[in-house]
Amino acid sequence: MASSTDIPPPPPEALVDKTALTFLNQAPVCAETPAHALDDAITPVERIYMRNNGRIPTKLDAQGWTLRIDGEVEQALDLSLDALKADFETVTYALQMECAGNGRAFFEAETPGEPWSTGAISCAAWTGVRLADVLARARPTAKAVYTAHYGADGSDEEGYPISRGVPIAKALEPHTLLAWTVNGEPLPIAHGFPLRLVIPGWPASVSHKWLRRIWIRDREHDGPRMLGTAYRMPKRPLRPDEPFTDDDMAVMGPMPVRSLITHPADNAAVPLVHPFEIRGHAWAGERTVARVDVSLDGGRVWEEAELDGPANPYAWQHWRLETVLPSPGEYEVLARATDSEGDTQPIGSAPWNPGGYANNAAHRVVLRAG
Ligand SMILES: Nc1nc2c(c(=O)[nH]1)N[C@H]1C(S)=C(S)[C@@H](COP(=O)(O)O)O[C@H]1N2
Ligand SMILES: [Mo]
Repeated sequence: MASSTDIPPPPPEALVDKTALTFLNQAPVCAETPAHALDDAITPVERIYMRNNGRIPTKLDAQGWTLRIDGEVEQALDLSLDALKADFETVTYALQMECAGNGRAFFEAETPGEPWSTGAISCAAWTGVRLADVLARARPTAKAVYTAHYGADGSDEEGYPISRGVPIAKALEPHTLLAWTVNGEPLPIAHGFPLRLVIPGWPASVSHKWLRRIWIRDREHDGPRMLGTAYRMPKRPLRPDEPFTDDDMAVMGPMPVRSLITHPADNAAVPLVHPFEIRGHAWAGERTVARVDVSLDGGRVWEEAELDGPANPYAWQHWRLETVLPSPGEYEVLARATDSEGDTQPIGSAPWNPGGYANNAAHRVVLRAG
């Protein structure tokens, strides 16, 4: 994730009010959300992290906007936003979107890319149409195997900072949306105005912003940030100093299970011997979260938290534990989620990988009692 310093900063209107976020980079604009600022059940727009690979586009015209769908389809389509809204069923879902590099800062050996800690995750309410319904009108051919996404932060002449895609089965999943509204408001420029993909559970890099074209391909897409170590994981464990080839790497699929402690904030003071609530969210790519355990002593003793089901598939799940801190001092609090297949979060760090992806280490905060 090389960041070029010759990309000018975005116009102020692109930024909504993002003062709650921690900026990692201005060019391209990347900012993550502190864990305590993610306490809401539905992430407010001001608190959705921002990840860009190029410049945030400014000349965006919703009136003249068209989405082109072409390639391996019987019927290529050019759809206006009005046509999308009028011709297909509109749905709203709470959908988690997590950057593949979330947690990169916790790898012991450095990797290239933005040093996200825990805040490249959001779960907002997205409104739009199912990509499956739109593709049904285009009628993919028998050779359709993969999508390829293109947005207004690039052009055929100058190239695209990113163009990723998903297997056709993921594109046809009923929670894969073409969205124009977030939390009941039009998309802000920073989050893809006027139209974006929301493909929950996978690296959020496939949820293309400022979406202009979906090319249906007869093979795995090979656009910018599909090859090499970009959004690819080793098929076998690799040591940081070990040589590897392209054949050792495969495109990332669903994100792993993870949880956040959103309250109390890291370093908060908590009244002694007084019951209080530790709470947060947990999510698990395409799976559900089966349990969340909390430790007050750095991982020696664990207690199971109360866990809600998801509001809909791909929504994060809320958890809480009422507890007391019995004596004065510092408490190292950990939360560890386990998914429906029994996979659980590592303590400390997930295994290193060349691109620095999917580090779903258990979240740790320090609380002070006394
Ligand atoms: N057009 C376009 N879409 C994009 C990107 C981009 O750089 N350009 N970045 C992707 C990545 S890597 C992530 S993590 C998400 C972030 O979405 P957000 O900024 O709305 O939170 O957008 C994805 N969609
Ligand atoms: Mo990302």
